[in-house]
Amino acid sequence: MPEEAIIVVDMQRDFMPGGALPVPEADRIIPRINRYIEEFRKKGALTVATRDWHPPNHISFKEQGGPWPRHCVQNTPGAEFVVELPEDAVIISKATEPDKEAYSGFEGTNLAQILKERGVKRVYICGVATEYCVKATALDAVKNGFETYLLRDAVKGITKEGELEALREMERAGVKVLYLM
Ligand code: VGL
Ligand code: ZN
Repeated sequence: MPEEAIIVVDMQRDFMPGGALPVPEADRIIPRINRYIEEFRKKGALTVATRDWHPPNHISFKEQGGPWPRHCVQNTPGAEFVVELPEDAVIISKATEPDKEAYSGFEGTNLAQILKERGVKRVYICGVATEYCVKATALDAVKNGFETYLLRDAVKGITKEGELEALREMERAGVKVLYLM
């Protein structure tokens, strides 16, 4: 059983430069994440990829009174992954219902159960956006009892200050921030 999992958070076209809700320079972490996925695969770790997977009338969209432009609508090009995932990757879709927002990959999904069933003890988190879905996923990973690492060079925030504040908050909660590559 794999003791470790890499959790790739929301590496989707709409969060990249040119997308509907771009995270500045998020495309620069694509090759790093692809390398991490390959390294983790070689040592037998599980790969998990979360995706924002909204219905067209999702509560978080501006036209519904929410904070964000329409993004990552189910089965549209903007919701596609931009990283290379192994065939046996576990895909976790979140915020799939019109009236529910979910930043964390654990919220409203069976991610914790899947990880526990597979014997995972340690999770390594990367992806976007550091202040939102990465942070929420990392904090929930700690709450669910996983030893939680953040791959510092493989996350991107929407703003520099927001990212630094999020890193501090994660560290205070027990996330171990790793500087590897
Ligand atoms: C995200 C804003 C809205 C994220 C998702 O993936 O961090 N941010 N939906
Ligand atoms: Zn969203």
